Amino acid sequence: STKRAIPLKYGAQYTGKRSDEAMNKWRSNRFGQFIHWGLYAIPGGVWNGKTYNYAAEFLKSSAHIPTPVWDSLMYQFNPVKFDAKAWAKMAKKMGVKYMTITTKHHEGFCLWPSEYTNFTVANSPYKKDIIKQLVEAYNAEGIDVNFYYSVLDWHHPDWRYDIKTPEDSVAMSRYLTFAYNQLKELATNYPTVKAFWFDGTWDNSVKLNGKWTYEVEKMLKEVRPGVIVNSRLRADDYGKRHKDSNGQLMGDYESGYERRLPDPVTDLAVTKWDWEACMTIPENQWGYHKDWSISHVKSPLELLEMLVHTTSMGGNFLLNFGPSGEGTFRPQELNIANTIGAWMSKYGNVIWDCDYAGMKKEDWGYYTKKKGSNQLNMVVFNVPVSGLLRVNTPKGMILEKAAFLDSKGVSLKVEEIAANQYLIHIPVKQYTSPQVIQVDYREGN
Ligand code: JFZ
Repeated sequence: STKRAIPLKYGAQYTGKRSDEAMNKWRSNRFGQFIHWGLYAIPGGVWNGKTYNYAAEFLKSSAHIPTPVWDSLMYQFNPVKFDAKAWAKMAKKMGVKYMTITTKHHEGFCLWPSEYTNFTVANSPYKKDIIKQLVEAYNAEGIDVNFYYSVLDWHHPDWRYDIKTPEDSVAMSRYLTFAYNQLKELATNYPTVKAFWFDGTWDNSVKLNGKWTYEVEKMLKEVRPGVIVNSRLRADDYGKRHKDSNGQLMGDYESGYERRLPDPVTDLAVTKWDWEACMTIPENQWGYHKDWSISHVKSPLELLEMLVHTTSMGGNFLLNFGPSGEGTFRPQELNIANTIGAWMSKYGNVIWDCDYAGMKKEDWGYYTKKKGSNQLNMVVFNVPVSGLLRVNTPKGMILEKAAFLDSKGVSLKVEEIAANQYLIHIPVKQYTSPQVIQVDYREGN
């Protein structure tokens, strides 16, 4: 049965996966660094001696801090240890191909000297343009830079959560003009920006302005051809978000996976579109929080597994870092970057440019596959006590040989136990990091 199309003025601007060079690059990047940095890094979740366990970037709201009080943190923003080049080197070592920076989070403080507000880094003791330094340093390392932008704004007097009166409507449209101008400013002044990551779009005031979200997408693509926007920006004529009223994805990729990943067996539908998951290292802290003992802190191997899991389902993995008010990363973050980086320097090619392999999920881990190749990558996280890794192939796929990627070609035994069922034999021992097996196959019966 065909769904009757609902006429929309502000629905999806096209359908299907984009296949232009910019989108292909975005997709091949696969692994990105998210950075949440703003005034919230200064109190780090602690206000008047009290620690607030909720997300540090929400402290203003959790501790009911009046806007003028919060805003005066601007006069303390002076990250004397900030070194954009050092950040970019660390990111490069970690193996990320892109970085997404909060140009403005919910608090409204701008890390670039915007001409549309005084609430920017230019008026802090630090003065210098943070965004410019990051763009230059990361680009110099060959890393794409994308801009996070919160539409929700706790600082701007015209921001509204809902539109209940004509006055609200007038104020909100002034606010939307301000945000539109800022976005145009960012796209114009930082010409290498590759994507915009919108957030803070869930309130009724934005849902009632689907037209604005449509126009922002159009404007950004006119100013910066090839630029990519996430689905979280968009609402349609009826306030439907991410997907329009006809079920079409709006924006260029789906950005609904937040601190969770699609199930590798039951959520395979995600392989049909582009998507990105974003992940925190602690439970729910995006900005710098002084006390990480308040929740589980993910280990490098847990995060590495999430990266591989995401790649195996055709998504991008955006791992968040929250630098301190001084501009430094905490030791746990450096350890994660180093440990993942060491693995990526050996095995990055089973992540970058790789995609869903079309195989059935097996207990030992995840498959990834480079487009157009006749090789499967098996990334093994769970080694069975038998040392026998099961591979079930679709009809028409015959396994030829298998070898650990770092074994310089020494083959592993590939045993065909029934039609389209194989066991790959690996040494039984305690592995300390995920092993990668490359499998050559051919088409046949
Ligand atoms: C938002 C922000 O509020 C948060 O501070 C952080 O920037 C994060 C990346 O984005 O939080 C969200 C956004 C969306 C969902 C949950 C939290 N969601 O879709 O489930």
